[in-house]
Amino acid sequence: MAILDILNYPDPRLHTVAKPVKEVNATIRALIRDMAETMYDAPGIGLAATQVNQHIQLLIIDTSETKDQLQVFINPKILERDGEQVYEEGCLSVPGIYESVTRAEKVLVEAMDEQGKLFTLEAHGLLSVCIQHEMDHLQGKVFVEYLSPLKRNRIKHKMLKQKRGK
Ligand code: QAP
Ligand code: CO
Repeated sequence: MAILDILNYPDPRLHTVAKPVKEVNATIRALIRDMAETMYDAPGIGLAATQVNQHIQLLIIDTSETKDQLQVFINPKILERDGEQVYEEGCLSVPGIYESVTRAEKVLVEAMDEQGKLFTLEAHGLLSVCIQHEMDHLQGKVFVEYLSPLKRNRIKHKMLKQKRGK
């Protein structure tokens, strides 16, 4: 197991569009284990492969209090979306920044699990937000892109300044 480096906004590699996973094999399962260790260590509730510079359609989520309910989504597709909700989001790739984003309240998602088995899941609330946020990463989109250009620029400069200070 290993803790992976997380790309930080505005790294251009965060805008890479992820390719579908062809086969859920031992290599993919090893990446899932490393991503889980990285997410729990942070700590975070969601992580997309894009954020660890692996440009494949894979994301993991654990919104449980007990941090023992890992959910794996491979090649996820949203089949239905309904309603609206506003949630204050953060992102491991944009540390220290929390901003409100409007998304669907409900999503019906189809994906494969870590065994390569297809499942569908109806998600609401935080889980629904998290799925939509992580699926955006796979399309090369970071949540700050929903904000005004002014806010986004302030965040970009703050991130670059933090990086210089390290
Ligand atoms: C995405 O985000 C998410 O700024 C997952 O300093 C977030 O796990 C979806 C984190 C909120 C829905 C609602 C952020 C950790 C973790 C930070 C995360 C930080 C340390 C973010
Ligand atoms: Co994120």
